Amino acid sequence: MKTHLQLVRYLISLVVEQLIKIMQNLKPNILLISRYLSDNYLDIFQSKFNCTIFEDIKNLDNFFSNSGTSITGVATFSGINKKLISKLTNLKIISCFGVGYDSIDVNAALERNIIVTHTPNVLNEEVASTTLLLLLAAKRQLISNYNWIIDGNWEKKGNAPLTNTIEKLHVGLLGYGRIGQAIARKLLAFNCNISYHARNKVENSSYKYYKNLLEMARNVECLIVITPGGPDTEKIVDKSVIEALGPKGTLINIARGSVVDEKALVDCVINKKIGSVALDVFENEPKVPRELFNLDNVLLAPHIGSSTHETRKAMLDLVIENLELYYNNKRVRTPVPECNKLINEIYK
Ligand code: 8YV
Repeated sequence: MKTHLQLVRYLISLVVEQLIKIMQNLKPNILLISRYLSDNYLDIFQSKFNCTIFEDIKNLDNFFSNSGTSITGVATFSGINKKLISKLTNLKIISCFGVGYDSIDVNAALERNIIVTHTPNVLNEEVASTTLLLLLAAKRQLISNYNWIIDGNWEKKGNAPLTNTIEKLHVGLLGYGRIGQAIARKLLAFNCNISYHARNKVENSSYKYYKNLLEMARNVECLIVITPGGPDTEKIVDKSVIEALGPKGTLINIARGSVVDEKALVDCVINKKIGSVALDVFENEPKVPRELFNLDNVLLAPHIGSSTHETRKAMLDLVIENLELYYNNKRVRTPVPECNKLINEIYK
């Protein structure tokens, strides 16, 4: 028979168990679409929300009919399409991990008054630094120089071939938003001559503005792609733009694979119509065309623009802040611009 003390302990444990259950029910239910999610990030999410990991759901139909209606928020690291949005019938907010949100069907969200947020600004300097890393590595042939040692060429053949400077390089920026402007600032440290092409001329910018992308490509030595992805920019860097850069020109893509016609690019690389290429993004990530492997003039990176511990943590904090603000008082810090009208209506 239980002693009095044992009985009290038992009752307390029952109460605590019930309290935990109640607390869990108070936490909002969110769906994590989690391609880039690391374990410590998952712990942070779980401490604040009741999380279901999309990739762990065994039977989607069961999930949608049993618990789909309880999901009110989505944190996504790799987008969300119209079909999935339509299955989550009580969805109120989609918090995107990244500044680019071309993989989110914002129109489908807006039709249901679902707020979409993203993570601008906190990654500007990091992505700009990665761009400079790619530019320097491409122009100074860092990988070939490393291989020069590993392959024994330094001992057998002597000094490595000379490369080209980025000092005073004439760079054209395709896209001149927050990250484009951060890249321009960093290029100034190398005395680069900067031009840009964007939909509109930016007031207060002293750099040369090109209304026409092809014309800019003809006049610069290096084209840096840093414009949002999506239908408006799909394949705007086409064969003619790549050929205009020419056999001495350099193309850097740090934006989205969709902006460059990848097939045309592979063709131009193979036929030596473009001098050097550095790519951080691809049309069908994580698939990269094999034709681009092991070439001295092609530098490949697996979408690392913002991928430092420090910057990814800042992005994560903003993803969570947007969700918490929404659940606390229906506000968010960084909505995507398309949501401004909806936000104004909610707050009026
Ligand atoms: C992230 C990015 O790698 O912010 C973006 O748009 O492309 C990157 O910073 C990506 O969003 C991962 O979720």
